[in-house]
Amino acid sequence: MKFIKDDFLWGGATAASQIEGAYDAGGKTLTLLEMKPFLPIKDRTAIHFGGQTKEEMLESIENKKNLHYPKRFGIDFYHRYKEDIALFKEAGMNVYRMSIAWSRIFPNGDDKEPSKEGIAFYRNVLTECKKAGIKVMVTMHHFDTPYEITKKWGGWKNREVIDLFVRYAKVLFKEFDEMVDYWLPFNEINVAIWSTEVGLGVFESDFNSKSERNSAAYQGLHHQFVAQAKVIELGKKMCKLQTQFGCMVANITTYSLDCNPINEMENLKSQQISRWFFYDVVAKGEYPNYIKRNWKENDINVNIDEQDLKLLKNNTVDFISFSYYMSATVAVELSQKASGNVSMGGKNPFLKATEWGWQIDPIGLRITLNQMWDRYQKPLFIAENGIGVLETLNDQNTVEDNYRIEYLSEHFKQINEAIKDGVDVFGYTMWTPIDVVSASTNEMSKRYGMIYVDYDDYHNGTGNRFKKKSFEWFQNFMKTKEL
Ligand code: P53
Repeated sequence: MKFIKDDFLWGGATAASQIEGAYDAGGKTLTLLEMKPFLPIKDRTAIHFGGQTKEEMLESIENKKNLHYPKRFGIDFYHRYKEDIALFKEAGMNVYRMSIAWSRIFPNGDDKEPSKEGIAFYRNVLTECKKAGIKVMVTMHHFDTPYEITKKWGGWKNREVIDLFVRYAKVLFKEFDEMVDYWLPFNEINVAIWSTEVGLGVFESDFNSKSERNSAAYQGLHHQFVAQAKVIELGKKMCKLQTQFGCMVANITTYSLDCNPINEMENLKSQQISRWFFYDVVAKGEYPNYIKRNWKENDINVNIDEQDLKLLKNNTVDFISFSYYMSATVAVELSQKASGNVSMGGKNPFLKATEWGWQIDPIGLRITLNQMWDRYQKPLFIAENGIGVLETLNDQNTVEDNYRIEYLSEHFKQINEAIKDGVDVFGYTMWTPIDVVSASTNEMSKRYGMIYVDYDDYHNGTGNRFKKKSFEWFQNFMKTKEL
């Protein structure tokens, strides 16, 4: 079967904190992500976001316990980016989604001038992509609010952080406009609700009650919505005409566990709160009523002023992007839970799951694309999709990752079907083209790449890169578009 869209963008996605390393190069400061150690994993299917107290995280700055902090080291992309981008080109990727670390550009959040070293590094990376003929989508915030902003302003729950972020975006537009095709102000903006540490740079242990915690989480999220709208407004003035601005949501599509209407209703409510809400605000430019009801019923208080609402209405996104790894089930009472490593849904007896309990569901991607197109009528982009597996190099210095080839090709086929259904989806970036440090578990051994990286969970190894079988499969797909 031939993939039907010729001008479709195919590539891979990464994030600064999971690949760059060089955590203090050029004056870069730490983020909360870099204060979370690797701890031996007892249960891969448990929730792994968070887990450290504020005190433990702050102790990590001096690191007297001599623990390993994987996101300070990544896969050393900071020094190896030329080699990596050459491999991306060789694979046939025509788009690369990467993120810029705020802490490299404004290490103290409010520095008088942006860091020259930080700008030079990203200029080199972007230039390399352009030379390789690869389009670029840049995420400005991929879970990595600088700790200096947490220290001085308390993270995103403080409204003043909006202006710091817009100032950062302004530098990016000024410096990199001609080299960037698509901008995503925030990665997985809904993570603000799952983890205030990862999403908002706000310590979870700072709260005394659930209502206080959730009010701060939604307040921080609102500030990110406003920041995103302001960044879009600014980008439309500063960037070349063709530049597109999008949102990004961690999309976990769910089904009712059975046809009992009370479970179907529960699923509808769950989808509104955990999924639709985030797209509705940025694509329709309005706060939907169901979230206001939810806030009232859960004693959640959020300050939203009239100006904010106007701004949201006038600066909706050009396209919608999302990550899609799995689906889950919902019921009023769940007997069997399925892992997402950051949140728990219900098990689906019809689906297989990865070793981390993520339930593999290619048809769910077609369903998701159709639902989103029907609801928003905006171009769609799959910003992340892939499979994490424990892998080792064989005697031939490769990995026979047939399961990954199957995972990718089954999802590609469903994208093809969605396009035939009439959905406007224009691109796909796999998570990931190259093995990286895991966002949730901090493992190096949760490998997603079509390129193997020789580091273990403690960053032992040569760091050398090796092509897996999926690399050649993808390369061939890019030449033939045969599935
Ligand atoms: P890891 C959970 C569920 C769906 C997407 O995740 C998620 C997460 C958070 O872990 O996040 C995205 O590495 C995120 C990437 C991350 C990727 O999924 O935990 O944008 O940074 O690496 C995969 O297996």
